[in-house]
Amino acid sequence: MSSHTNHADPSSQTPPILLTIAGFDPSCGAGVAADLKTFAAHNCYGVAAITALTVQSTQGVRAVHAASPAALRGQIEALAEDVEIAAVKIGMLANRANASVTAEFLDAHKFAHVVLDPVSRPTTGSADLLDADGLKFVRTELLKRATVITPNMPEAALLTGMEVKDLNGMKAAAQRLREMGARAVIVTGGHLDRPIDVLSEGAEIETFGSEHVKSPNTHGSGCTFSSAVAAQLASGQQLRDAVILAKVYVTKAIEKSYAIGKGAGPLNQLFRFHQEPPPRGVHEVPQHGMHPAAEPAAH
Ligand code: PXL
Repeated sequence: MSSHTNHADPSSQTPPILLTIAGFDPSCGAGVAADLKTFAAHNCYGVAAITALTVQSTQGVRAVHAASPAALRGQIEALAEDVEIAAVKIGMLANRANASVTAEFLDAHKFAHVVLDPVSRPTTGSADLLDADGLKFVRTELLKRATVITPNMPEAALLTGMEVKDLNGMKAAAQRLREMGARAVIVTGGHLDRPIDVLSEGAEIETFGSEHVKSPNTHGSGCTFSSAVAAQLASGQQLRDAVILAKVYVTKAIEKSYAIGKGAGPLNQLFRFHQEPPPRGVHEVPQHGMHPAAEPAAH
């Protein structure tokens, strides 16, 4: 027993705890901020280890400052010693050293669910989110340590060296990634006119379509999708259902996205928490606690 007394309400159930290993985007559209909002929206508790500080706004990535491998190792080991991690989501890794630290961590812990989003390049901006040696390491070592990988079309092309421009290309790349050692693959087709995701798992290959949502505010769609898949897996869904639920969730979060900044605005991962503002003149009064109105009357 620790000497620390935990005063948490014992009636509140402990949620699944998810770890994201990813970069920080100060505009909070992508990276760990997107992941943590997505976990929260799925009633999960998120913890985060930072692989890199990116310098960016909604207008694009200007620079990347990778965390040292020791700093990354320290973060993930401290977390793993302290909390029970139901699933791990991996996003931007920045370089080979941090990809390698992540692989060692996965080998040491054998997590039930590992969702790898093989982030390599931002949609807009001049800086790579993964160096060339890191990409090689993801291809040869990290792929096979994940439960599922979630490349978009450019990432699937980069990993396989194939052209991925249409549905047939997505299917072929998904199969190729399986041959390269991935246990399951979702190639996300948000870049298509009619967005289709391709799932390759077992002997099956399946496609899932959705309506295209016309919005310029799609910054963080990939991070949000892979985090939603991780949250669904941690909550007990099978992969196929996790993909369907995550796709519906991302579509809705894009529909409800914000026009923030001068570039591609962020998704609204917290759309389920939306509440109509109270009518004018009505103020919410706390039911209990430290609000003066709730204090017992003095005798
Ligand atoms: O969407 C890919 C991505 C992931 N992680 C971080 C990013 C980006 C894109 O900009 O900045 C931290």
